[in-house]
Amino acid sequence: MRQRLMVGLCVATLVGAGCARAPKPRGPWAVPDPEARFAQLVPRPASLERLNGGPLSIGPGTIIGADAAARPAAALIATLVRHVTGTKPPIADPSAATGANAIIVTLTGDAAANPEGYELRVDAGGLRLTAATPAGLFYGVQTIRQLLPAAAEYEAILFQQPRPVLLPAVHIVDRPRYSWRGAMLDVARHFFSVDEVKRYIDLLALHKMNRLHLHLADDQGWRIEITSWPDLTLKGGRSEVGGGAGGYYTQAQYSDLVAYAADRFVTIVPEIDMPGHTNAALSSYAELNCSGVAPEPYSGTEVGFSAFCVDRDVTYRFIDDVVREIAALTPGPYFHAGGDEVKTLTPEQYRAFVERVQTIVEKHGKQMVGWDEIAAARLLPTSIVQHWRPEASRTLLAGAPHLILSPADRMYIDMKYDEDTILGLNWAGYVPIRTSYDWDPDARVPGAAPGAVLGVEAPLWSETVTNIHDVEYMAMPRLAALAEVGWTPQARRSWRDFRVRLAAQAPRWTALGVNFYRDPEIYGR
Ligand code: TNX
Repeated sequence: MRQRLMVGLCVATLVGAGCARAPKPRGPWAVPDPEARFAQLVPRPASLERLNGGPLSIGPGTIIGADAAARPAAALIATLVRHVTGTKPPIADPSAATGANAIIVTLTGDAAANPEGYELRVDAGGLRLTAATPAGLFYGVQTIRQLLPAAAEYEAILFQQPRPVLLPAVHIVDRPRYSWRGAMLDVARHFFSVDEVKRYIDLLALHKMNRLHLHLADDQGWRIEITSWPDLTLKGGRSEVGGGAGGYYTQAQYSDLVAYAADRFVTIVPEIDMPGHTNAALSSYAELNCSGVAPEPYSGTEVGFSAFCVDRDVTYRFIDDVVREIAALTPGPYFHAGGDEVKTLTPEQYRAFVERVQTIVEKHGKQMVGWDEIAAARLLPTSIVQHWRPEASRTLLAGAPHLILSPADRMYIDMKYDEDTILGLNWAGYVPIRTSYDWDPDARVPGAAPGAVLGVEAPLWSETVTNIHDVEYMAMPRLAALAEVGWTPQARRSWRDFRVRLAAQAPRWTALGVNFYRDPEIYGR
């Protein structure tokens, strides 16, 4: 690089024998060793067949052909290609994209039968990406992204000469194992800015994950503006663990996050935890307390001490308003009503509360999701139970209409990796990467109805993490491991194979500036 810049300067300023030369054209990026490029794929595709024949050379002269509905995916490919080659390929109608190295992106097939799958064929004659939906095309683009050199993640173009890139010849037919491939971010214990949450969404999208559950209220803070109850944010938004300033999203900011996520095929799942974990609301409005007295804001890390006054009508008027406003801002079909760790109500009070809230959520057109304690209540066939307690009753879970699996001993990425991890908790034990990876969700709840398991979700509770830098350290690489648990068929997964692909992510994550935990077992000492 340094040498090329100097040659360029020389050309511009001097006329001398050695200086008048144009910069020497660069060869293509190193001819890919297909195995090395395929090792960059996380999650591993459901099927991948190496094709005989040469790699595809993409460079000057490459045209992208795309129908109208495939234009957004085509534009993403054009940007990636520009990053690695220095040239942005033009986008045209598929019929105009001829030439040996054309890229053709089209929507075709039955969207209902294959809502998230895609097919990718690369050979010396070109690249063809097809899917039945824009989501499928988006996941195909993420696969192309990972087949490209990690330099595709840098935005500055420093090449003075276009530099072709080679893609290995391959045929991939891919679709996810589960429809729910989620992560949860606790923005209540510590608040995260809109930009920080967007960065997290980007990491989800890179790994073909499709749900971001935002834990928007807890004892320590209320994080979303509710216009009919303004003190929730004016009072309840101003605290967090450790006594920091807290914060909240205005409705416009929340809508911006929803739209940003939707562009990446991530559905936002808003959670207002109740009846417990409600000190922030209780301290904002005295009438929500049975005593009629508002408690002080809370910045500690205990759980289980707070609860709404479940016998008062005002409580349900409040919940109705909150669910109504959030439902109106949320195009996704889900509303998460929490329901965990309530220590101050009787089991009867708790069940009656959950059933009443379920009716409110349904009235506002959403499906209720709740932590696994709600399995004790009478649930609608649409409701979803999120399994988190390792010891939760398998009988109750097996009876749940739908399940999301977040067992803390596998999926809690706020657990420490090992005894040396500075951040995180360890109440569910240490969770090394292999523990996150090496399990079969379908085997976790014996007796669950076929298809009841919608998928998996990795919660990141934020008692000990204060900014996105900390979040990344806990999430990565475990988020990538869990993305593969959710996407790849069980028979296509093995730890030995995965750890090699995980190691191969380091240059890409480094290019993205991700603060991942460099586990010596994977990345060397
Ligand atoms: C349990 S998980 C909680 C959270 C804590 C978390 C810490 C769940 C439904 N409740 O309130 O933040 O443990 O790991």
